[in-house]
Amino acid sequence: MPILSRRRFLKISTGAAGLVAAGCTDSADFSSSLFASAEGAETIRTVPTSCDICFWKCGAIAHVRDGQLWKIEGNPVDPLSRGRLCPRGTGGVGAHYDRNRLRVPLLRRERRGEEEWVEVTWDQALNFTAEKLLKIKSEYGPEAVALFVHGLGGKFLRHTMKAFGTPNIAAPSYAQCRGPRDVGFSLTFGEGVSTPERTDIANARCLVLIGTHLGENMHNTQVQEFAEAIDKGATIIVVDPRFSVAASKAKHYLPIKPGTDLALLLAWMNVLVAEELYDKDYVESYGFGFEAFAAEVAPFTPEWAYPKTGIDPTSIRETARAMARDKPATLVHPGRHVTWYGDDAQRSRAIALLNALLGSWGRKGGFYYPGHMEVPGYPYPPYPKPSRGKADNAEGKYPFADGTLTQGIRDATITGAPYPVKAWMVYGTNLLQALPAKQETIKAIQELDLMAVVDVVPSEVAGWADVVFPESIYLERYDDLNVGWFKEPFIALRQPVVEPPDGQKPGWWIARQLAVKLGLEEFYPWTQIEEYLDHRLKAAGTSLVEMKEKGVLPGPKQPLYFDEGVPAEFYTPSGKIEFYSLQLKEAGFDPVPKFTPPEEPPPGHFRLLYGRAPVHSFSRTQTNPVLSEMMNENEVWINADVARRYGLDSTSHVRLKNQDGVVSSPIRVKATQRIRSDCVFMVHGFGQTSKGLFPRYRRGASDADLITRYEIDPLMGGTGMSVNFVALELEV
Ligand SMILES: Nc1nc2c(c(=O)[nH]1)N[C@H]1C(S)=C(S)[C@@H](COP(=O)(O)OP(=O)(O)OC[C@H]3O[C@@H](n4cnc5c(=O)[nH]c(N)nc54)[C@H](O)[C@@H]3O)O[C@H]1N2
Ligand SMILES: Nc1nc2c(c(=O)[nH]1)N[C@H]1C(S)=C(S)[C@@H](COP(=O)(O)OP(=O)(O)OC[C@H]3O[C@@H](n4cnc5c(=O)[nH]c(N)nc54)[C@H](O)[C@@H]3O)O[C@H]1N2
Ligand code: SF4
Ligand SMILES: [Mo]
Repeated sequence: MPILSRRRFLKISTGAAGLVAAGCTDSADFSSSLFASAEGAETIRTVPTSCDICFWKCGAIAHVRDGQLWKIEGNPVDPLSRGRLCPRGTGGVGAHYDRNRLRVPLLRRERRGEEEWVEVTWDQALNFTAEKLLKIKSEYGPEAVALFVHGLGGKFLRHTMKAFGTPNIAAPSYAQCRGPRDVGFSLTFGEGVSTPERTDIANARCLVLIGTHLGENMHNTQVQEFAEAIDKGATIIVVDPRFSVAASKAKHYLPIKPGTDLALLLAWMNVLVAEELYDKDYVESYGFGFEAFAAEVAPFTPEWAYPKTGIDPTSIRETARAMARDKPATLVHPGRHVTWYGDDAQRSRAIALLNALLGSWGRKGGFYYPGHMEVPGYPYPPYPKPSRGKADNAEGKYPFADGTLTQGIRDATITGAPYPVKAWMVYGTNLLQALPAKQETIKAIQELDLMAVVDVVPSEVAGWADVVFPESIYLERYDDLNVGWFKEPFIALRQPVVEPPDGQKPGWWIARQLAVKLGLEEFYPWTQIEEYLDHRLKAAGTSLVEMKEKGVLPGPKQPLYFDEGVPAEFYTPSGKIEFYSLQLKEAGFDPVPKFTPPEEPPPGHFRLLYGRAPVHSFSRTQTNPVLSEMMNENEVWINADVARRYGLDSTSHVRLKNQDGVVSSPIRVKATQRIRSDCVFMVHGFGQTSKGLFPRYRRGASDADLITRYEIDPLMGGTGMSVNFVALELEV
């Protein structure tokens, strides 16, 4: 049996994406067992499971050598991974060996946030939490308990909290990520883009990326399809103030002034309408309010957009014509992390409208119709009906919010209105890093009677908890089934590959034990998750035995486009694609998006932009020894001419000071012509301050610390976070 050497292992990591060049250095403290010599290897066992380093949930095959977790590869039958993991997924083994891991349950000893703990038993931690929750319920009602949760592993805690009776369940993937996009698309087509996105990238003849930095944003299937589209000669148009990895693959790169994309979108639509380049049959068959829309976009010529965006009229016209040439196989990617400037739902709606003009919704190379496998839920008793509505958007201030606003719950916790929120249960979300205005998050935490965190490492959010539950990592546990909506439907199982090193427990077990202690046992008629999974799988015509062997069960092929027989139905009020939105008009908003210029940076300041690096996920992988070996700190990208003026080069460190006087930890400079001179860019997730992390994992600076300001989207409550400005402090 050939054994991978360490070099080859890392090569898989970086090669999988085909687009990434990540360097690596020797690791000082990485567990020797992973890279042990091949000599004497005896048994190799493979276990199909699914990745959880990000929420794409790729099907994976884990290899265990001599009882030790060894490597992970893509599961060839899985439509998400298509047999290949991204570099983060390949590095997932590091999560098991992470020396920073939480080992035992912890109770706070001193004041909140001081990270002084007493180690306790599971029973003590669960009893403490259950007693507090019951007390809060009796004093304030069950709605006074909020759950913040991100990811598949949190499914069961969600179930427990619903059974407890709270409607306040929120994830940062809505108001800090893709909420505005789905609202913008729903207002236009009657449906959102969902996740995994229903984008037919592989078949696009022309692909437009606005910010979406595929190749750094490593959502696996999208990156693979992007590479395929490039191979097939698709025209790539990239709009980004920074010359991203995606920009390096583009025929047209438009280095836009940050915050002005809506002006560019209006100008593109203006050209398509004025030059009659749009898909007339499609618009006639499916469109509502096109005449009124055309009149609205008439003034917004490329000449109008030029001084706003910095993109010259010739480039705007040329790119609009390029899009029209390949329609309907022109995909203007909807983006994912779109909470930028507070006008994000309208910007997303403009992207939806541009796609509508190109006829790409429901067409090959545009947006397909996803399908999913029928897997019945477990027959639980009905949840109690909360006597009060959600606390986050009580008066319907954000009329188009269709998800729970994390920062709305935070506001309610601070103000006690519309009613007191007294406990936060937190699973798999680092609220200190994910929500803007950390000072408000801390203020809210100080108002709580209970904060319980389920995490795998001593993250910043865990540092503020009263009680911390150490979860086993994804390679050591079962989670709920993944029955995603996708191009090819599938059922996927996450199952344990190895034992947790210190008796850490899976999320389902924690959620179930808590429910039992809360007197909610009737909501858990099963005792082991295997019973639950087998019940659901048998109801779907398979079984746990089969799924444990296969990991992923792909479903039958299905029609994807209108011309394959998918009926063209639009769940909007008019039943059509709404070029002009009466819903918006009636609610007092622009029926066709309008552009408002963003605030300029004050003198000596730069707009702070942030994004992803190929080898890390959010703030969740910085302590992973494999991934931190490839990148263990972030850098601040500064335009090379600006850097020279400040006497900086790529060996320098600076601190960043924002408009409110918050100063970052030192961060290395990347002096580069690949970014405009009015902004700087850094990768999110670094610069965490938890005492519990080994010092080498506290490197770099945190964008979240500098995001003290945010602009709320008036339609749906998303928090635009690219509205902060920083100056360079040269004294480090
Ligand atoms: N400043 C800033 N804010 C952002 C973003 C940004 O780029 N910059 N991005 C936004 C976006 S797009 C999103 S989707 C959100 C993401 O927001 P989150 O999903 O909250 O992401 P993280 O901040 O990485 O928090 C993940 C937490 O889960 C823990 N964790 C990891 N694995 C496990 C596990 O198996 N079990 C448990 N119980 N916990 C685990 C990690 O240690 C970490 O504490 O953040 C948003 N907020
Ligand atoms: N490796 C890796 N991949 C990930 C993740 C991860 O943590 N790590 N997280 C996943 C998640 S949950 C999400 S939501 C996505 C996020 O990934 P995307 O949705 O791609 O994130 P964005 O914030 O759109 O993209 C950041 C890019 O936008 C550019 N940008 C900033 N401001 C502007 C502007 O005003 N106009 C334009 N046109 N561009 C601008 C930045 O320079 C940067 O290149 O990534 C996913 N994939
Ligand atoms: S995209 Fe990468 S990190 Fe995310 S689930 Fe897939 S392999 Fe794992
Ligand atoms: Mo996200």
